[in-house]
Amino acid sequence: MHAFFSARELGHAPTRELHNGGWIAHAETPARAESIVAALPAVLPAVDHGLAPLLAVHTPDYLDFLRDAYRLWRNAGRDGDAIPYVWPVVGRRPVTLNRIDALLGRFSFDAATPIAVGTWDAAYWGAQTALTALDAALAGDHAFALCRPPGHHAGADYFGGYCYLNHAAIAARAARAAGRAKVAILDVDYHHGNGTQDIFWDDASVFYASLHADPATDYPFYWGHADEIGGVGAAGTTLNLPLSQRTTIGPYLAALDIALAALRGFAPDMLIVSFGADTFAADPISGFALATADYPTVAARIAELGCPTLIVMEGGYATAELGVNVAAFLSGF
Ligand code: OKP
Ligand code: ZN
Repeated sequence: MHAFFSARELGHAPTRELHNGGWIAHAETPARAESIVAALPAVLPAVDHGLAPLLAVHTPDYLDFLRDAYRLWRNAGRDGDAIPYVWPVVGRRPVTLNRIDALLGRFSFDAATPIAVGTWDAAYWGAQTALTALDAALAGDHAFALCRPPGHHAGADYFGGYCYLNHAAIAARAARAAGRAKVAILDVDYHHGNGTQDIFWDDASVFYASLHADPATDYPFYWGHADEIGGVGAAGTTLNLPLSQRTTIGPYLAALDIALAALRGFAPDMLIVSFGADTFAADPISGFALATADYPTVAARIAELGCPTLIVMEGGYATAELGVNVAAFLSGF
């Protein structure tokens, strides 16, 4: 299996995030990608596929905002990262504003996701990495896209959860455009992929299945509950399997088997795995109890689907062990 990466993804280096009411160093660092690169035999460069595949998922006004936000922030006289702090959720009318402070809230859902000087470029090249790896998967090889920052919390017109562009969703739409009639996204990050779910909520041609920490106790709280099954015309093509904190490999595999049975019923002709290694026991922001040796087992079960597979990197914050955990997962294919 070939792995793909762009060094331009390293240009996004958010400084800090709010955590339990105080500021801490941001968990989503360039060192995460460096840990993965160091653990892989080789990475191939991303090829630029342009903006069109991004526009198949994200709105034009959101992409304009994301490209311009840091410059607007600096033009407003601010230093450091742009971080949203006011959201138009309390019945506000959709007034058109140019002020960066207003735009940050319009296009986000949390304050954990700073926009720094290199954010647009890194997210853009993360998406290009996913699209380049998809080309390899369409040609018949399983492929790994080392995307960073992650993507599964980003929606059509919002950022959040350390995510700006939804790489898995962009690849799924590109696979559809390339003629794959049915695409499945299996999300095995610790957190629910609310952005991916939202993007395909009404789209019966893309099945979204996710194993994640129960949103009753864990981020992103407002998505990922078991009764969320898809919108009108797509009911049954979203599957949420919330799991309790401290879940170990036994119950994890039992839930995975439920997801895989549903995917077999859907019979996809392309599989995209949103892979987060934040299910690892030592992850500093997460609460499952998977071991490095569990990742090949999880991957081998997924591979039994026998479907051409693109693996897209999502989370994983135990940086020292991240590369080894990713290599272990890939070895199971
Ligand atoms: C991204 B991915 C602040 C709490 C917010 C955000 C978690 C984003 C995870 N410390 N936490 O799914 O790995
Ligand atoms: Zn995560």
